Amino acid sequence: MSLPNTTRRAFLRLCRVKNSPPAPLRTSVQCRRYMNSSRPSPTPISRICQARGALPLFLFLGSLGWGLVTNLEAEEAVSPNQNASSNVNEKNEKSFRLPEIKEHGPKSERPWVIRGDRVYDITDWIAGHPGGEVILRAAGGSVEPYWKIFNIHQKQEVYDILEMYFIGTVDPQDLVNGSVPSDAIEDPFINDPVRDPRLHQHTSRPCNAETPASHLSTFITPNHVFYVRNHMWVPSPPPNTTLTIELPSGDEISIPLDDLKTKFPQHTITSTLQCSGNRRSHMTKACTHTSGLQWKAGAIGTATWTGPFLRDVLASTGFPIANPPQDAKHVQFVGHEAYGASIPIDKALSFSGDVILAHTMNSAPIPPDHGYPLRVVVPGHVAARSVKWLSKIAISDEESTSQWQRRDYKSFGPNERGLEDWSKAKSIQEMPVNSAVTSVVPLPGGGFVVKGWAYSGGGREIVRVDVSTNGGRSWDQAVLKEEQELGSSSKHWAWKQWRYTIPSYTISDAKSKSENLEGKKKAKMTLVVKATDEAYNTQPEKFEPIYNVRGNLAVAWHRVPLSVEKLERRERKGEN
Ligand SMILES: Nc1nc2c(c(=O)[nH]1)N[C@H]1C(S)=C(S)[C@@H](COP(=O)(O)O)O[C@H]1N2
Ligand SMILES: [Mo]
Repeated sequence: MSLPNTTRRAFLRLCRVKNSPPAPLRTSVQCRRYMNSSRPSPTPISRICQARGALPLFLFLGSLGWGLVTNLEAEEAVSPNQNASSNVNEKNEKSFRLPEIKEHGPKSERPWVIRGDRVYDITDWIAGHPGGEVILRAAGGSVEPYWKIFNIHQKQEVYDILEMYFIGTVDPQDLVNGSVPSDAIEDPFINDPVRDPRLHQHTSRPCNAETPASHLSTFITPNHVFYVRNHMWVPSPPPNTTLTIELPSGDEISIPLDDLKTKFPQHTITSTLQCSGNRRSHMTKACTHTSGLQWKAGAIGTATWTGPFLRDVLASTGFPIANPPQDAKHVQFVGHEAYGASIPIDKALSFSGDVILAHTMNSAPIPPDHGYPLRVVVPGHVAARSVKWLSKIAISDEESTSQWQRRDYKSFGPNERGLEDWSKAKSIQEMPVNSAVTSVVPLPGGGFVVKGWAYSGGGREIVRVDVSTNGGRSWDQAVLKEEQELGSSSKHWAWKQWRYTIPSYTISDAKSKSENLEGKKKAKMTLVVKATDEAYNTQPEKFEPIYNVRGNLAVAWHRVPLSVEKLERRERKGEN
């Protein structure tokens, strides 16, 4: 199979490690698995990916949900089906009839896709990339209608990489105007549920919706208004689906989901999940553009989660949880739609880690949007690690190779643009302390009650919430609501709800003070909240010093400017 030299050179350039010796090569779990298997010889994927320069490309492609990891050896590899019924055209390329291509569908040994009139055998790439299965939806036919749905794939880099898998062209007899007549492709969002209209939707395909403010002031967030953060569609795993566990030896063990419910002790923990982008819009407003969904304070919610502990399930496979081998460093998770992430093994095995393979959320089967039928819940860590629609767990010497592990959920300095070396930045795991005001409601006798949440990661309890009504010049303490948290350890995985009363005179005070300055109408009162956790970590005052172009970890003091005039009007009416 031939590859244009320019493409090959471009790829090699990307692979080259800039100004540094090649990264040490480690044997990855994946490679070992292939060495043990009878499949065609493996791509040295981990080698290619571990060359630091290749990572950005790999991760970029990962962002497409189907990261094309390139196989340089694929050039030489001859696929078993290549000599099938094909003819050879004048450019010495093989040509294939559509029915033959169709046989290379999602379930075939060697899936193919078509782009334009060109045919690609994507087997080796899928084999080497967790999450690569996504492209299988298009296998046996044209990839283009699919790329119209996810139009970020329509980039030259992607086309170039695809060329490395080129095996021939479509027989001209089957072409209409130079390309394959497109079969309508199944809408990948077909299984997405109808959502509660109270969710504040940022996007619908995929669904990204935040918990409405009205439900941020209750300790438990009901399932139907729990924020939804989907990178893709909602998959629907087959009824008898199993969970696959890959051990460092490369052995894979399948556990029926029913066994997870019946053969292991069941535990319920109360845990908050918070997206790393929660409050991103506050950062944007205070600083400048950040890329990503502009969440307010509702990319957070708290639920009880029931299922076996991950460590018990790992122990049942014979994995020595008390004395894990040195090269077992990370536990990777893969979702049915291709999402992937990982956590350090210590968190997975710790007796105070409380990592749960949850089948139940707030006493009901986990709803489709939140991971039905199985989701890992990693309390205290950024919600991006709590992989929904869990299909596979792998114990590995490296982090998940998905872009959600290797790039998106990282943070840079205010001066960095996030385009340099992603491998330099640490993946976000435990969350820093954060808080927000969620409602300001008039009290019957005058004054207002302010409510909100405060949360810190790593199981660190919120010990104090400070409120200011004058922009931070003076402070007072909010009342923390004590709630019963479920969990096996002394850790605090849930947020704290807090309330603070603003007496009527504070408002008239603010008015008389600002009357001298800006005139009655413009009188403003700036409400501020900041929280402190049990390690005495507290929130930074301003967004500027923590600004990062991705808008992750937006945890500066929450400031809410209130118009005194409006407050007075609402006070008189007693309205919300
Ligand atoms: N399989 C899968 N798991 C996933 C995601 C996803 O898109 N697919 N999104 C992650 C992110 S970024 C967040 S914030 C949480 C959101 O969980 P929720 O939708 O239940 O609130 O799920 C995480 N787990
Ligand atoms: Mo997230």
